[in-house]
Amino acid sequence: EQATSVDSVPLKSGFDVKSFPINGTRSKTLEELAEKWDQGFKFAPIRESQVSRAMTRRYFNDLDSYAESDIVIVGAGSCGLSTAYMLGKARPDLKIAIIEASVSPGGGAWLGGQLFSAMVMRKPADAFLTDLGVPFEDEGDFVVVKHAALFTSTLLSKVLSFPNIKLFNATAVEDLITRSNGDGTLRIAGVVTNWTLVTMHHDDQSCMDPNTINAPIVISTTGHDGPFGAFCVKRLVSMQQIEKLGGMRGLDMNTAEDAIVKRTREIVPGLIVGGMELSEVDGANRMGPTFGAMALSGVKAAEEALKVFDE
Ligand code: AHZ
Repeated sequence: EQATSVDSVPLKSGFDVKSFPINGTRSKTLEELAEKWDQGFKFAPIRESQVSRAMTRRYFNDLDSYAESDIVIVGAGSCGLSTAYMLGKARPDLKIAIIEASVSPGGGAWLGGQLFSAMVMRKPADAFLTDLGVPFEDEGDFVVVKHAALFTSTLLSKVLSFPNIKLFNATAVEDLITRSNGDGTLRIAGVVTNWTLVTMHHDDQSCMDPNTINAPIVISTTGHDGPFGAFCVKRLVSMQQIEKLGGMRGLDMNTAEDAIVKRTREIVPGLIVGGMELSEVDGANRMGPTFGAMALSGVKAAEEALKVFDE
């Protein structure tokens, strides 16, 4: 049988935009698109190198610009993104880099728990949702967002719209930059990064040195221990800046959420820790699938960071 050539596939004549009313009215741009189709539809021309340059020029400009940042947030889970949202809103003058090991930012906040959809937040974290513009159902002492992905996608879209925030995803923080205070203690002065795929292959490939970002404040929100989790606080132990980790304790929603928000703080000079990474430092309980503490720990981490810049 002969292979079908793309030119021989009969084209459906035109987009029937009239069947896609937007807010009850037809979209002007879609109507224009339909007219173009009638006149012989064709994409605007492009050369492959233009696509390449459109992406790489921007990325390398960002690498260049954010090599000196004001704040680096490590981990784009619910806490890291909440931190970024507060900082982006409060201080458009600060340059904020978010480093996320995964291709897809959002951490554990795409589902509510055990792969269920709804996301629970205990009051008073509903204030964060209201500020963000995420609708919820009020159940008295707690509220429910109909899908965790609605929270995370809204938060992400707001964070990514801030002109002073750059998300570098698929990039892992694989060490911290340190400065000696001269008395055996250190100050954190930035992060050491690599493509996550490279970070994962240090055992079987040699000589894949990392890259760096200098910043006076690093906010670590890498979650509880796991293949990537609790990264910065584990490194603080191996650098002998904290003696040992308390280790995350069992689940107790009532104590866990308060503890995480209250204890969000600068652990060593230059390094603020928020979200579930903190439970590993302090030996705090986990809360399981209730996300209010992640949002409010983000608010607190942002406040702690701004103290440095407001001084
Ligand atoms: O990929 C990680 C995730 O997106 C990222 N990350 C971890 N190590 C990294 C590294 N470099 C760059 N070295 C790194 N990125 O950090 C993100 C952490 O997101 P998370 O959702 O795991 O943590 P969170 O503290 O923002 O939210 C925790 C949510 C939890 S866990 C929990 C429980 O187990 O009881 N309950 C809640 C609400």
